[in-house]
Amino acid sequence: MEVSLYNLLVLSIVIFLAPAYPGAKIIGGHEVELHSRPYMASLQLYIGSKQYAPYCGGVLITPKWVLTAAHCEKTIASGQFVEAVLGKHSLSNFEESEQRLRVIKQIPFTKYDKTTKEDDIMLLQLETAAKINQYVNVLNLPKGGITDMKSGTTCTVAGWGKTKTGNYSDTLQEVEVEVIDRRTCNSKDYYNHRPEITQDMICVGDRKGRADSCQGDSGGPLICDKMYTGIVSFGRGCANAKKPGVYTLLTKKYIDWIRSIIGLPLKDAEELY
Ligand code: 4AZ
Repeated sequence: MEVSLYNLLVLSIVIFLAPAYPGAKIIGGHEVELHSRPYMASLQLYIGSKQYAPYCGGVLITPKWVLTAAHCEKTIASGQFVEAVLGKHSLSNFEESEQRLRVIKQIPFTKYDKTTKEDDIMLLQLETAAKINQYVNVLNLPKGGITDMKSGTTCTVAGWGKTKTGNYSDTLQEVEVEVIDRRTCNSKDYYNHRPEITQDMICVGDRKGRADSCQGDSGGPLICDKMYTGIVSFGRGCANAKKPGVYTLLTKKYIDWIRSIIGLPLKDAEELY
């Protein structure tokens, strides 16, 4: 009796925590073609009673490492754990393609700053290596890092975050967005330097405020010119033309940091952590 009431409570919390938020999903997007983004990870916190709460996205960069945003770091209470769930399309259904891998270490960038939003990037070490197949695969990092993207470049962003309705999406969504130059993004009508949009960040949105990433999409990939370019980091609301999504730009600084941790060859690095 007590257990089932508790279950109901947990379930209602999970259901009610998710919705109601002005203007959110991947906003203005559409469902992806099945398994067209085999590198996408859904980060989920096991909260007990066989319940998992998805909270962020991520990208499989090697079979044992997922890249996400530092603000996705979780404080893990006793009895809880984090899983990177790979090979997913619909989160609510069991799918033969899925691989649920335990996260054994969260490694946020050393200097991640909640206030300035700088260095919003984090590595997750998996307990076991993902099996690479047609549903699960890595996304290669931009080798030398990305310096910048031209204003107006078309990019895509994907995730299971909030949609227009304010509910989290059950199925993986994607949307096209365009790069907005940093000077515009820091200008008075936009972020007005609050926070400062730095060289390690990139603003990407929609001039009409129809397309954006949103809550729950954090940590997911921004892809521009077929290259892994950025990580969903923050925004003021969602799909606000003057407050575009801000992404951690995968500059050389971050590629070097990733290499310093996961190394190449990978075998040597795994023993470090
Ligand atoms: C969030 O709250 C969030 N529009 C993520 C991305 C964006 C806004 C909010 C970008 O996780």
